[in-house]
Amino acid sequence: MLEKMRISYISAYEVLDSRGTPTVEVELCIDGVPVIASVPSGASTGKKEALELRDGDLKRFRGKGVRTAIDNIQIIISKKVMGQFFSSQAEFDQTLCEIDGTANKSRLGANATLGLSLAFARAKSLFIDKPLHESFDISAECKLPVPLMNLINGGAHADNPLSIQEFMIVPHGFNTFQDALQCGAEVFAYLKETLKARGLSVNVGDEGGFAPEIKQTQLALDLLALAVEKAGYALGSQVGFALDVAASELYENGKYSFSEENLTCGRDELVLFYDRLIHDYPIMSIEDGCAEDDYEGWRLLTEAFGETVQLVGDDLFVTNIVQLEEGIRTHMANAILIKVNQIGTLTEALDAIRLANEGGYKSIVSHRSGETEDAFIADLAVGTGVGQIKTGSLSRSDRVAKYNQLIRIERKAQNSIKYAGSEAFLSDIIKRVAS
Ligand code: 2PG
Ligand code: MG
Repeated sequence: MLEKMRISYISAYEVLDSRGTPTVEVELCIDGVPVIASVPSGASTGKKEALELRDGDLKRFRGKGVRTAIDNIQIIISKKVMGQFFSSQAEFDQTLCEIDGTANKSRLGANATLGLSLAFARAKSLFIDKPLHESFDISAECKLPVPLMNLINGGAHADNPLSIQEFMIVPHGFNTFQDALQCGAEVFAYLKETLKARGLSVNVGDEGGFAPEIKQTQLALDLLALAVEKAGYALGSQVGFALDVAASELYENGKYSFSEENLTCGRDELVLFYDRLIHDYPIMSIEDGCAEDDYEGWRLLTEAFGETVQLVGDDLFVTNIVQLEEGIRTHMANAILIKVNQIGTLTEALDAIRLANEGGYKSIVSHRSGETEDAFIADLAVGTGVGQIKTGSLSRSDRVAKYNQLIRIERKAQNSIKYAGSEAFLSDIIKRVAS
């Protein structure tokens, strides 16, 4: 039984995220050294996400300040938790939820509650004298996750014509995380060379991937395939692909529109579009292949590819067990993206992972397009043993910080934590991409 943890210090303030937008950082202490944690922020957000509280005061940061959320921490929450004793993360997070009292954190702001929740987790890990990744309340074997690396950015994360938001490589066929990371970095470098040779821009988008003026999904995938081959890796058996279509952004009046492809289509045609891509490329995972409220589309997609492709609900599930439960019950998707700020406390994110495990769904721990240097999610991915992480490309410190933390964890563990590798995926997916 854990000794009770007493909160002896709380402070919160604005820092900037990777887009130069203010976000909440919290400093917190449980009878010892203070720790800090900061909060990420999305661009293509799901409608049912917990509320990210912004000041709306146009005189500061064009309305995007977070002083209200900070006041909520320093005035409302501090009053109730300072000097108090907590026996677990769950108890602390429960207190935050009770103070907020709404279903979507709309009173305090999920950015206020999450900053505190993550800082509490760090302070707790110091208090119990364990590395962060070993301190989560979840019974799971630690694993180094397979990274889904976003090398080409489109959609809401770049101003190029590509409709699909993320074109990722998945270096699954390796024995260590370090080898997988090296592969990713080499492919990234070859991709840069390939783009340059074709006179395409090598400027990067929000998640550090390239954002070239490409007008075709297939061409983006061809360029990735070429870069993998040039780097000397086996396409499919070592390195697969993953897409985040972020289809909620492409959906209007019951139709999906890929404007660069001159394609405006309904569900059946969308399934055919994916079918061709899956046939032609080693695509292991498709995230938000349908819009968040197109349940019919999700069921069609799951019926068509649920056995052979990882179908990830991001906007669909928003890290919320209510949405996930409904998805499991009605056979939508077979995996969930875990973004801690979509729900607003660590405990609720862990609940979503637990429910996914029980329902036979995979979980992928994920960053947001707006990030800070905080690498919390690297530890979270290891400690929950989910086997996969999505944290951007191989450039920009806000992305690379997470990879570097994974390297540190692997190094310290000296082989006691295994790289999840191909086992992180359904075996039929591996069979298909390796053949
Ligand atoms: C997504 C994310 C992260 P955003 O859609 O999965 O890659 O983007 O944070 O903008 O929602
Ligand atoms: Mg997404």
